[in-house]
Amino acid sequence: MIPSENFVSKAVLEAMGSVFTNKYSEGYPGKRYYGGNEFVDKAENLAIERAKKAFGVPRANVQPYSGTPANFAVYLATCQPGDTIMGQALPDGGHLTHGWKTSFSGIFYKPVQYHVKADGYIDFEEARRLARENKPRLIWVGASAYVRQFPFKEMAEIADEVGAYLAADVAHISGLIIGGAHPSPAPYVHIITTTTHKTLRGPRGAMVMVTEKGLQKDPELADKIDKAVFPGLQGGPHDQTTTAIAVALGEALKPEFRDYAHQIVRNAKALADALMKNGLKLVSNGTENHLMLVDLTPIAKGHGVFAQEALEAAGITVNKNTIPLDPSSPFYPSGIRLGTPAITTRGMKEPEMEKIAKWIAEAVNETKNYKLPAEKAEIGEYVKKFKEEIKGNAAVKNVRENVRELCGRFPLYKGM
Ligand code: DSN
Repeated sequence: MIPSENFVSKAVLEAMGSVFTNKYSEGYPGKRYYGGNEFVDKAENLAIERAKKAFGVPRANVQPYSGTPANFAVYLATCQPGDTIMGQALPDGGHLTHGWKTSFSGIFYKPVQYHVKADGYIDFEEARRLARENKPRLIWVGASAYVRQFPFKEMAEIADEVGAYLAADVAHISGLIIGGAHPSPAPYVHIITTTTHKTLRGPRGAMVMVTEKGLQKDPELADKIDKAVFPGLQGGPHDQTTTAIAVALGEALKPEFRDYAHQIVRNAKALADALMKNGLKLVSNGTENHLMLVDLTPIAKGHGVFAQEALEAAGITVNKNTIPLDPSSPFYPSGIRLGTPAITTRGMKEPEMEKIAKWIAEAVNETKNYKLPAEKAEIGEYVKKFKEEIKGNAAVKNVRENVRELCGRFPLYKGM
């Protein structure tokens, strides 16, 4: 139930394991540095055309190895080292590449970070003030742990006022956008980046797209992105991934993908409501997309690790996560993050969400008597002991049996 993960189709798996893995293809379709690319060109052109159609954009680059290189390409194309950039802070749900201090984006550029308010919504007043004061060259909208719809229009007003490039990183929600379950950033932003392996249900890869608005701001923007990806920061593209992206986009453009995208959101809302009914506190009291954040501070600060490990023992995979204004640290945060893309792919619907929420609450309840030691040196040993104890916990074992039975009824890759 990690919201950034999913299960791809057999067709996507086959494309990833295809003979395209044997090829070198530096360059772009029709302009390669190697011979023998007739079919690679066809696959890459197909992926590009499908990306353009899916997002309603004039240009797409499908070569980035993953999300971080895709975002790096945006910096290379729009900024000089040392330029000021602005993004949502990592502990507030933002991404490392949006200016966090330990990422290239905070090392080579001058980051300004905006935050979310206690209610979980982006603080526009702060974002507008920071943009006016610091005049960033590039602003990011998009995040890895944000439970509300992304405010593309509002962030565009801020970016346009200060003349900044606005890039939407829609990695988490690209499948929802294609399926019509989340508004599209295309009319508002200059650049769109996305990984392809989350709600989009493709291979581990990424894309950078330039919108009509982006080409109006700079007619050469898309060429600059292409040059930034290759030769700027990458070598040979992973042709097997490119092919699998074409397959995944083909699937996402089918009418049934719309049902899938809407079911992800319906499941997330059902799960969020049921978690709250079972006594858990959620950041922003719910969700409008595919993910939710459980705020564990009513149990204790820094409690995410205990909930994650208890759920792991119960057969439910989640990740510990910071919550807005987290009183603890990113490695020992006070929340867990849950999402519905993968279980929706398995075919689960609202009735299953009710059950899963109850089991999550039961497993988390078993962690109540544990607390992160105040002494940092003692934490490792304490968590190790907790993991052993929770594996033997009768209530957690019972949830594990229920999870096994449920998953048996929603099998993956039947007959494979
Ligand atoms: N690692 C991704 C996630 O889990 O959201 C973000 O890149």
